[in-house]
Amino acid sequence: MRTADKASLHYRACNLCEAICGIEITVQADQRLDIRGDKDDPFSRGYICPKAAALGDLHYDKDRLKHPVRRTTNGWQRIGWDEAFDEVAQNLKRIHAKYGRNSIATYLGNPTVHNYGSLLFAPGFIRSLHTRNRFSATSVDQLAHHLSAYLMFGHQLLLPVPDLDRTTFLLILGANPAVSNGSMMTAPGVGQRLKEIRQRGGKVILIDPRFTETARLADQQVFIKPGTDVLLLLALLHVVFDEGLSRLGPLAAFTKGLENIAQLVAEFPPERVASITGINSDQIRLLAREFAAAESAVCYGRIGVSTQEFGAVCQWLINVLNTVTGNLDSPGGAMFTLPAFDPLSAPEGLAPSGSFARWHSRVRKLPEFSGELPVVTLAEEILTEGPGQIKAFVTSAGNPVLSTPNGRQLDRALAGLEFMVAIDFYINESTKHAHIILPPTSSLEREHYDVAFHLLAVRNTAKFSPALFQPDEESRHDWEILVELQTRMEREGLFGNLFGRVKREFIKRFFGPERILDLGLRFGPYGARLNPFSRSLTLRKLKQAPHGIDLGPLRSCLPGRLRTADKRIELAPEVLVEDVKRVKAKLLDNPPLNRNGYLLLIGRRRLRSNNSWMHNSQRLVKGKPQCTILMHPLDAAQRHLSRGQTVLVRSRVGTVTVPVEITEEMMPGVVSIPHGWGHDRLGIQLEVAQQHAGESINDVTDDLTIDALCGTAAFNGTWVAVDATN
Ligand SMILES: Nc1nc2c(c(=O)[nH]1)N[C@H]1C(S)=C(S)[C@@H](COP(=O)(O)OP(=O)(O)OC[C@H]3O[C@@H](n4cnc5c(=O)[nH]c(N)nc54)[C@H](O)[C@@H]3O)O[C@H]1N2
Ligand SMILES: Nc1nc2c(c(=O)[nH]1)N[C@H]1C(S)=C(S)[C@@H](COP(=O)(O)OP(=O)(O)OC[C@H]3O[C@@H](n4cnc5c(=O)[nH]c(N)nc54)[C@H](O)[C@@H]3O)O[C@H]1N2
Ligand code: SF4
Ligand SMILES: [Mo]
Repeated sequence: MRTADKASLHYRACNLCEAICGIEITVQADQRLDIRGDKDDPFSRGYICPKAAALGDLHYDKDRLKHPVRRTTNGWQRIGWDEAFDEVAQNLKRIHAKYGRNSIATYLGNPTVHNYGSLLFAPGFIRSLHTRNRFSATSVDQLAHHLSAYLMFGHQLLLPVPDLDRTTFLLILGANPAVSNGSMMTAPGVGQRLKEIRQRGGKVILIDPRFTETARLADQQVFIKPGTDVLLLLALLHVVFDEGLSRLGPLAAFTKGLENIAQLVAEFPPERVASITGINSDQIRLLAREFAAAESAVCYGRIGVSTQEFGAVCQWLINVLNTVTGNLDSPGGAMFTLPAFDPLSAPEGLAPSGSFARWHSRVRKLPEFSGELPVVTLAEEILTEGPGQIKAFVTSAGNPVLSTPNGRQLDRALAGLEFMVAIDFYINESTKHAHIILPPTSSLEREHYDVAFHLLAVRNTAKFSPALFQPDEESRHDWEILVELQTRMEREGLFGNLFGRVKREFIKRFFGPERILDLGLRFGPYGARLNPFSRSLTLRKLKQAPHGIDLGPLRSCLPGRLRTADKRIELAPEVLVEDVKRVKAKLLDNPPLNRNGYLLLIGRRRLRSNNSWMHNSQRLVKGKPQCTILMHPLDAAQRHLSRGQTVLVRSRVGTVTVPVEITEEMMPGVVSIPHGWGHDRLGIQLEVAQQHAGESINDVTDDLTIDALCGTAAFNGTWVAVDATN
C-alpha cells in the first residue's frame, strides 16, 4: 500500500458512529496516526470520543482481510477477485435457478449507513437478486422511527430531530447519548450540548430503568419498568388533553386526527398506569404540565423504547406529544433537517418513501417494511423446510449472530446454508460461516460523505472527507464490489456478460459515489444546479472546505416537506391506533407483574465499544472487563451474590455466564448486559477480541419476543433467572 512519505495533516469526519465528529489526523513518517478532534469543524467543535483513535487500529489491524478468501477444510485460502466474483455469481445463480428467487437472503449491517458507497450501491445489487428475503439491522434498531414517519408524514426519512441547541425542555426516554453520542440525532459533543440546555435555564429529564451516564447530566432521572413507556406516553397525552393543554399552533391548518388522539388517550389517566410503569401519578401529571408549558420542549426516545414490544406505538406517540404541544417543526422542538444531499429531493425510485405489510414472511407472517422483512425471523426462514426456504445468504457489514436475538439459533442456521458470501474485512461470529469473504477497503482508504447522518443532524451541515490513504491496485471499495456483483447477477450468456462488463465500467468511470454526490448536491436544497457561475453548493466547493460547512440552524419546513398524499400530518394512523388495543390487553389488563425470582434484562452501550466489531482494538478493550451484568444490591442480596462473582443468566432460549457488578444505578428487578460480545466462538479470527471475549446477551434475548406490529426485536425487557454459578 502506498502511504504518505512524511508527516502530513488531514481532515475528515469520523464515520464510526452517528456523531460524525471532525478529526484531524497527522500521519507520522513512520505511518503512525495521531488523531485529534478538529477544533475548526463548525459542528463538532473539536469533540471526539476514545473510539476515534481506533480508526488507525482498524486500518493497521493484522486480522483485517485485504484480499478475498475461500473457506476450505484446511482453513481460509486466498483467492483472486475474479475467481471470487465468479464463484459467488455462479453459486447465487445456481441456487436461484434450483430453489427460486426467495432462496437467497441478504442482510445489511449497521456500518452500511456509515459508508456512502455501500448506501448508494447496495440497493442495486439487492434488486438484482429479486428476493423478498431482505433483512438489515433496521429491524433490531430504528424501524419504529421509519414506520411512524412513513405513516404520519408520508416518508420514512422525514424523521424529526430534537432541536437540541435551542430547546428549553428535553425529555429523553430510553437513550443514553452521553455514551452512545446520540442516535437518530446527530449531535457531536452531545454531553456539552446537554449541559448548555441547563446553562440557558432549560431542563433535561430522563426516563430510564438505569441511572446512566446521561442521568448525571440531567436535572432529573426517573426509573421506569422496562417495556412500559407506552403507558407513560399515553398518560402524558391524557393529561395534555384532560387539562386543556394541547395547542397545535400553525400546524392546525394541516394536521388531521387530533380528535381521535383525544379519545384514545382518555382511557389512560396517570393513576391507571402508575403502578405498572413504576412512576407515581403526580409525577406524570407534573411532567406533562411542565412539558406543555415550556417555551419549547422536545421528547426524544431511542433504543430503549424503539426495541420493546410497543416500540412503534412509542415512537408514534413521541411524535404526537411533540405535535400536540406545538413543538413539531418549531424551534427548540422536534424539527426536520434540510440536508445538502437530500434523499427527499431524489426521485421515488432512488429514495423510496416506504411501504408497509405489502407482503409477509413465509414462516411467521411478519410484515415487510420498505421491502425488508424483520431479521428476527431470519433463522427460522433458513431452518424451516419447504418452498421459499432460504438456501443462500449474502451479508454486508453485519454480524447478526451477535446482534440479533437468539443468536445461537442463527449460528446453527448459518452453518447449514448451501452458500454464504460476506462483504466484510473481518472473520467474525457470522462471516466465519461464509464460503467466500470479499473484503472492502478500510474507511481511511476511501472518501466519505455522510448521506445518512447529515439528514439527522441537529444543525444543517455538510462535510466531505477525502481518502487518507491511496488503496493499492489489489483492493476494492464496497461500492465496487456491489457493482461487480450486481452486473454479474443481472446478465446471462455471452452478450449479457459483455453488456454487464460495459455497464460496470461505465458506472465505475462515470457514475461512482462521487458523481452521484456531486449531482445530489447540485440539485439539492443549497445546490448550484448546472449553472457554472452559481456560487451555490457543488462537490468542488465542499472539497474546498476541509472542516465542513455550516448551513445554519434547523428551519421550519412544514407543510412543504410533507409527503403524505393530502399534504397533511396524519396524527392518528389506523394501524397504530389499532395497536393500542394490544397495549391494553397486554399491559393494562394483564400487567407484567413481578415473576417470582425473575428479573427483567435490558441492554447498555459502553463508550469504548461499538456494537460487535471494535473489540479487536487493544486500546479500547484494555482494563476492566466491559461485558458484565449490572444488578441492584437488593436483587444481589436475595441471590447471595457478591461483587465480581460470576453468575448464570437463563432465559427461554439460552444462557450466558458473566461477572456481576452490584450497583444502585439499576432499578430493582432490572439487570443490564451490553451487546456485541461473545467472541469465544470457534473459527473467528479476531485475536484481541478473543482475549476479551465476554458473552453475547443475544444468546438469551428471545427471537419470539418482538413488537408484533412491525417485527422489531424487543430486546428490552427479557425475563431472566440469575443465579450464582457453582
Ligand atoms: N459507544 C457506543 N456508541 C454507540 C454504539 C455503541 O455500541 N457504542 N452503538 C450505536 C448504535 S448502532 C446505536 S443504534 C445508538 C443507540 O443509542 P442509544 O439509544 O442512546 O443507546 P443506549 O446507550 O443503548 O441507550 C438505551 C437506553 O435505554 C435504556 N432502556 C432500556 N430499556 C428501557 C425501557 O424499557 N424504557 C426506557 N425508558 N429505557 C430503557 C437503557 O438503560 C439505556 O440507557 O448508539 C450508537 N452509538
Ligand atoms: N441485545 C441487543 N442487541 C442489539 C442491540 C441492542 O441494543 N441490544 N442493538 C442493535 C443495533 S442498534 C444495531 S445497529 C445492531 C448492529 O448489528 P450489526 O450491524 O449486525 O453488527 P455490527 O456489530 O455493527 O457489525 C458490523 C460488521 O461490519 C463490518 N464493517 C465495518 N465497517 C465496514 C465497511 O465499511 N464495509 C463492510 N463491508 N463491512 C464493514 C465489521 O467488520 C463487522 O463485522 O445490533 C443490534 N443488536
Ligand atoms: S463520538 Fe462517534 S463520530 Fe465522534 S469520535 Fe467518537 S466514534 Fe467517532
Ligand atoms: Mo444501531
